Amino acid sequence: MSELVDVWIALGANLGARRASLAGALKAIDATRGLAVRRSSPWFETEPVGGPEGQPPYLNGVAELACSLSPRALLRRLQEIEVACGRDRASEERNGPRTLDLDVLFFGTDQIEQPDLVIPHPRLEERTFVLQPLAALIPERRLPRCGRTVRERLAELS
Ligand code: PH2
Ligand code: MG
Ligand code: MG
Repeated sequence: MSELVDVWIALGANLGARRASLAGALKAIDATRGLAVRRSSPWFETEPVGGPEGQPPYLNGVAELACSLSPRALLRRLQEIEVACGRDRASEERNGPRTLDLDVLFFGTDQIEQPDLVIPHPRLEERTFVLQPLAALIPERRLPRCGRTVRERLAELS
C-alpha cells in the first residue's frame, strides 16, 4: 500500500450538461483505483475569465481526494476523464469553452515544476472561481504564495 496523499482539485464546465458532467467526474474519480473523493464543494456559477467573448457561464467547484497515485498518473487519469466527457484539447482555443476541466490545485505539500505540471496550481491564488469553493470547505488554509488564508485572499480579490 502506498501512502495516501491529500489532494485538492478544481472542477469546471461551461458547455453541455454542466452539473451532470461535474457529478459524473466525481463518480469516475471515486471509481478509480488509487483515488477516493473525500468531500466536494457546492457548485458556483461564475463568469468566464479570459478566453473568447460571449462564452457561457461556468459551474465551478473543488474536491478533496485521497490519492495513492503519483502526480503524473493522477494528471493522466483526470485528462482521461475530461476526454470521456467530450473534451477535445486539439480543437480548443486557450481558455475556450469546455465540457469539463479538472485541475490539480494541491498534491499534499508537494511542489512540482514541470512544463505541463505545476503544483500548487500557478493561478489558483488569483482565481475567485477557485477560491470561492475552496472557502466553502477550507477557509483557514494558508496559501503558499501570498501567505494569506483562502478566506483572506478571497476578501482581498472581491
Ligand atoms: N477556467 C479557465 C479559464 N477561465 N473562468 C471561469 N469562470 N471558470 C473556469 O473554470 C475557468 C475560467 C481555464 O481553465
Ligand atoms: Mg485544465
Ligand atoms: Mg483550468
